[in-house]
Order: sequence, then C-alpha cells, then structure tokens
Amino acid sequence: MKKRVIIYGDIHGCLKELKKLREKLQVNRNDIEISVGDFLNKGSKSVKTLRYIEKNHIFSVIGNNEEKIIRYYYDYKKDPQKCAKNIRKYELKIVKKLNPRDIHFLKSLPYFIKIKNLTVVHGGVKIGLKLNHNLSEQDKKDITLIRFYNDKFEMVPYSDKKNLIHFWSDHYNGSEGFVVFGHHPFKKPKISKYAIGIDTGCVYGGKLTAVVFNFDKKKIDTRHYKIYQQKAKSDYFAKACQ
Ligand SMILES: [Mn+2]
Repeated sequence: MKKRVIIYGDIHGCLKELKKLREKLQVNRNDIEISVGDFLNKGSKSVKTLRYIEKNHIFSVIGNNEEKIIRYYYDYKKDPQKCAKNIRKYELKIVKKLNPRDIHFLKSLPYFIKIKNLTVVHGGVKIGLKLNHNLSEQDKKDITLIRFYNDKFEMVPYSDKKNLIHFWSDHYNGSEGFVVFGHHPFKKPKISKYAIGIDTGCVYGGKLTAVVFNFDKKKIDTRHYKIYQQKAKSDYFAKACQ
C-alpha cells in the first residue's frame, strides 16, 4: 500500500469535522498524520479532540493555543479565583477538564516536525531561522506566531494593522524545506513557492483542510499534493463567545 503524509490545518476542537475528513481520506495504518497545532480552544470539543489525537497517534506540533492553555492550567492551579477572572469562559472550561496526562501530552509537542524535505510548523519560518534543537525562546515565539512583516521585513504583531505588508510565506526561500503551516486563517489554502498554509477557519464556520503528500523513501514530491476539505457544521467560535 502507498504511504501518505497527511497534514491537518487548525482543528480548534472541531472533532466532528476531523472525523469526517479522516473518513473521506480513508485513513489507514500506513499513513502518517500530523496536525499543524491549535487543535484545541475556541471550538466546542477541545479536550475530546486532544485525547482523540493522542489515541489515534496523530502527531502534532505545538500551536499558540496549546501554549496558552498550558499556561492557564498552571495559573489556575496556583490561584483558581484570579485565573477565572482573567481568562475567557470557554478557556476556563477547558482548563478545568484537563488532567495531568493531557498536560504531559501538550508539553511533549515539538515546535517543528521534519520528514525529509517536508517541514510542519504552526505559524511559519522567519527569514534566516534555522530549525534545530537549540531554539531560543524568541525563536519558539516566532515559529508559533509569525504572520506578517512590515516594509523593513521585521515581524509585526497582527494588531499592528497598518504594517501588515508582506506575508511571511511569500518571502520564504525554502531554506528549511517545503513548509506546511496553519495559524493564519485563509478562505482558501495559501499557496506560496515553498510553503502552503492550510488553516481555512473551520472553527469560524469555514473548512477543515488536509494536505496530502505521497511518501517516497528518498524524497517527498512537494509539487504534487492533494487537498481534502470538510465544511464546518457551524460557526463554533461565535457560539463559544455567546
Ligand atoms: Mn489557530
């Protein structure tokens, strides 16, 4: 049987859509499945999704939402009342449900996964960044949070709306392989020369996207991939915010 590498965009607790997409893909034991991170928070089935991912041996890199929930878990343990006041209701619900095993799983997630010439990260790869095992705290932040550069090619926070000039993947030169990423929701997968963004906003009522590569012993053919999508049943985030 042919081996595939299947990569899922931001799931954000949309477990129903993940299961439907896996059915469409007819996932089998020869496949390697990877999530780009942000498989929890904002949607309705965060903790169930976490346990489903672990149980089904789906690999994942860490997203900014996993990092945030880990942080809140310890804040809550330290001072439940203060934490409850400072975080969102739907985040508090998740934090209260997590057990030590869940936290152990979240803390074990890497910042990048490389399979030959294919690289998976949550946000992206900043110009000049080398993905190795000596990442600084700043590198880790950049990997999970990068979206845009300003006109001087400096990373800018997403709130700095007037300086969101260049999207990172349009200027990435392939130095760390072909990158599959999530984090920034697009209407359609964001296709650049050496990268593809596959967060298509499932939790906002968009779609859950998977990109599929054929896995060859020598190399992954990154020019020929297939996209599979599952439409969201509803705008889960809007519901969570009510
Ligand atoms: Mn996300």
